[in-house]
Amino acid sequence: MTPEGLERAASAIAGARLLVVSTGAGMSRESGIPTFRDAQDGLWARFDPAELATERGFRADPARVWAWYEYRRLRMAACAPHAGHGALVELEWNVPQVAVITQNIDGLHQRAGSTEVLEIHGSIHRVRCLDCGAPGERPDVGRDDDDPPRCARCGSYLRPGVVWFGEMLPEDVVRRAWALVERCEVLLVVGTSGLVWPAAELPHLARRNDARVIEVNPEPSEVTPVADIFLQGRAGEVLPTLVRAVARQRGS
Ligand code: BJW
Ligand code: ZN
Repeated sequence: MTPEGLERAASAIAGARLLVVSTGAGMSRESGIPTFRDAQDGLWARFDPAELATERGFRADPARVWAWYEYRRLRMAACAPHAGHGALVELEWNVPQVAVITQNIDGLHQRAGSTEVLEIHGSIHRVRCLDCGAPGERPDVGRDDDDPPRCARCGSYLRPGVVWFGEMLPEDVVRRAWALVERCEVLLVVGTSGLVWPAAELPHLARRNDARVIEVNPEPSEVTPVADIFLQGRAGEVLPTLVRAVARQRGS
């Protein structure tokens, strides 16, 4: 991150009425939650997404997929938001509207206190029926059964409330998210490889609508060629520095 890039980014944000922040797995990395595509500790380096993150994989082995998500959910529940999540909350003091569109399913932005959070890949904290789609309740007492719990309405399995490969994203959330990006003056993209569609479209959509695109990532990504400003570094370090620079520019 160069001082010049930082000041340019802060000035764009300080002048925005609507700032949209689009976050991916890198946003949660410093909270202790692994990313997907990191060559060493990414989830897809150890697990096959076709077996664990598709409806077909769930139907082939419901107990295994359920157990994998329960393991991740409990790990996520034990993690806490970091200084970068807090910095995005503080931005709300200096920008009239800040909306967070996240691909993350961990709920950390809400736990940090962000007001407007749109979860485009769902949430690991919710469950719904595999067949009738009815929202379900996860039984919180210890169960002996390895199989997933059952839907109270139709008796089919409950599944994690996340978006798997080949599935549509939640329609109303997508409509609101895309409308926000069309309206924003600045899109701040944090910690995503930009490989997964349709989330990967957001920086392109912002550019088409004359918004400034600012990226925060320790490594160049698919987003970098689309970004006006690339702030190279970790979310937990860059975002607090950026927010202090915005506050300075706003004189607050
Ligand atoms: C840091 C950091 C630090 C590290 N600070 N940064 C068009 C073209 C090609 C393919 C498709 C297309 N349209 C649809 C597809 C298929 C597919 C897709 O995109 N595939 C690609 C992989 C090629 N998309 C879909 O299937 C989507 N559905 C859909 O399009 O429906 C319409 C349709 C239906 C039927 C047929 C066709 C179309 C659904 C996508 C669902 C994604 N689901 C997952 C799993 C969620 C549940 C779970 O967690 O198990 O979502 S996959 C996984 O990837 C997860 C993430 O949200 C998503 C994105 O990953 P993300 O966040 O970018 O993480 P990484 O690991 O890739 O990157 C981390 C980044 O952080 C890196 O850049 C690091 O450098 C950085 N970083 N430390 C800041 N400290
Ligand atoms: Zn059902």
